[in-house]
Amino acid sequence: MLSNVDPEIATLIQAEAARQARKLRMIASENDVSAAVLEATGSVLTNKYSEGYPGKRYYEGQQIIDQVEQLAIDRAKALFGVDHANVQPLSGAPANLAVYLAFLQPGDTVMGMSLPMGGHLTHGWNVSATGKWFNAVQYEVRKDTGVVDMDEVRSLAMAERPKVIFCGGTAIPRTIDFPAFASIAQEIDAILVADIAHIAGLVAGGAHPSPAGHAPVITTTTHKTLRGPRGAMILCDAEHARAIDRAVFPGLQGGPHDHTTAAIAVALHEASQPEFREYAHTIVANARALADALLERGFDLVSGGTDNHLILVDLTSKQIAGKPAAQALDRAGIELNYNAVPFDPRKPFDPSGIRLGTAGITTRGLKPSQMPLLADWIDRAIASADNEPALERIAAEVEELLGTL
Ligand code: DSN
Repeated sequence: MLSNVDPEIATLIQAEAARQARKLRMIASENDVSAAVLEATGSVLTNKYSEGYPGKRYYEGQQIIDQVEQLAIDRAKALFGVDHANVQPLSGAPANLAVYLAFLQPGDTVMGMSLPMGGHLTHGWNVSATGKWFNAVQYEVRKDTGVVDMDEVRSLAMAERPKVIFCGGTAIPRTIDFPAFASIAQEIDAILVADIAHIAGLVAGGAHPSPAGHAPVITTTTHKTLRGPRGAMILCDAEHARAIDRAVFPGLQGGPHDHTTAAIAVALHEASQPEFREYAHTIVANARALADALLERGFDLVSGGTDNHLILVDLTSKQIAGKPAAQALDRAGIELNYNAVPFDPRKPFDPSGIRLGTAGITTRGLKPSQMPLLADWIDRAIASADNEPALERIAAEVEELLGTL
């Protein structure tokens, strides 16, 4: 028993479980996994080393592991409708790095959405290896709409002729137009990579259009809306399968984390069930209801609302920055992250916005009818950021609601 061997860590894990239970967990990249996913993650598969791929390993004793990984691969292919799946990348950033290794040489041109506009570090942002070692060109959102303008993306692509185009990101509240990105990529013979880390569960559940058939390469983490363990996958067409597999192993990694692979397989099984479709649609319904309720309370939402699980709030008009707001909300029992907003005049470590997601609270069982109450708590907490008793009162109300679920 952990509590006998290492009571300090056991106590901390228990404390974290209790903390998670009493909070409205609204970090857009987090979720609550099922007991089945947790059990697979904590299994004896963590004892195994299995460099290589099913049927072609560099270590013995793969009789069971090969079946586990093949199941994960087959389930990923079936769920997302793709030719090939690599389930070994250790997380989202390594998955995207594998794309660079597969298709680019250092100095080649890559195009992605800039980080402060909602993209990801690994889509060519300047502090990332992808921005330092490659010629990264970055598209933005329009200042007046907060949404990507596909004509601007096309003009930039025509001028810069990147070999790889990334679409997707970490703070995009609107539907990603995969067919439009695909037609731009086709025009300049670039490879389109759809990074669906945030929306993979919505895609699997039919609550966001799928990039399959538009993007020949798709990367995703497995732990956000998809509700699996901390891991990642690269899905692709048959033409790019060999390059992707060689880039992941031996290009970037040694042995895969087999316990994670098993848990990914479990999450993919769960995501293929009819209940998951309902879950994915409820995530979006919750986000829309929350966005409406926040708008009614005078909040300024980037792009004016949401089509998915994510809401990006610019707090400038509320005369508070993102960080003190996020810290006050945390004390009020509502956990989220401070986030840059497009064209943010403030610095990334002290930006103007907050980012909220509804995947976790939907797993907890919250419904659209409860979103006005959440918006009210958010509004009250932000208005009372320096008022500890007021924040404590909200935290007590949050705990009471969560106790009824
Ligand atoms: N972890 C991702 C997110 O929070 O969206 C960024 O890497």
